[in-house]
Amino acid sequence: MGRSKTERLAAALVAACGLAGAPAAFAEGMDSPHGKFTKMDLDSDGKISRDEYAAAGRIHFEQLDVDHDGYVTLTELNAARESSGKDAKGVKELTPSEKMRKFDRNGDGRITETEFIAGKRAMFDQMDVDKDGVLTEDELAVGLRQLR
Ligand SMILES: [Ca+2]
Ligand SMILES: [Ca+2]
Ligand SMILES: [Ca+2]
Repeated sequence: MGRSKTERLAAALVAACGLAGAPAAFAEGMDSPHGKFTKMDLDSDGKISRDEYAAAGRIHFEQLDVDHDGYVTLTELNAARESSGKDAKGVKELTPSEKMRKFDRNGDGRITETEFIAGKRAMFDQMDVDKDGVLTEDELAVGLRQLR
């Protein structure tokens, strides 16, 4: 329901982002929990390991750090939110300032890659409810809905 419309929107975003030089895969995968899952499951074994999750986090960080100074600032988070449009359907997205509070461990107002990956790993542990060290698509979908 409304799926193809969402996909057209995603395609439009890809086109828009293309102008800014952002990789197409970024906009594409933001679409749904399933899209995120497929993109993160690098070896396609139907599970996301901690390393796969961290790798996705690293790519995400590089995309957020538009001026490539090694820090993600609130300005960059705001820009990313605007370019990705509204919250993806069924996915609870943190606001830019919530993200900053979550990831900025030393409170200097910017997120380093280390802080970002550490935050991602903490999110992984939170989502891995059965603690088997991998995320299933269900765990990811539930986790994305519940994360605050
Ligand atoms: Ca995997
Ligand atoms: Ca930056
Ligand atoms: Ca699990």
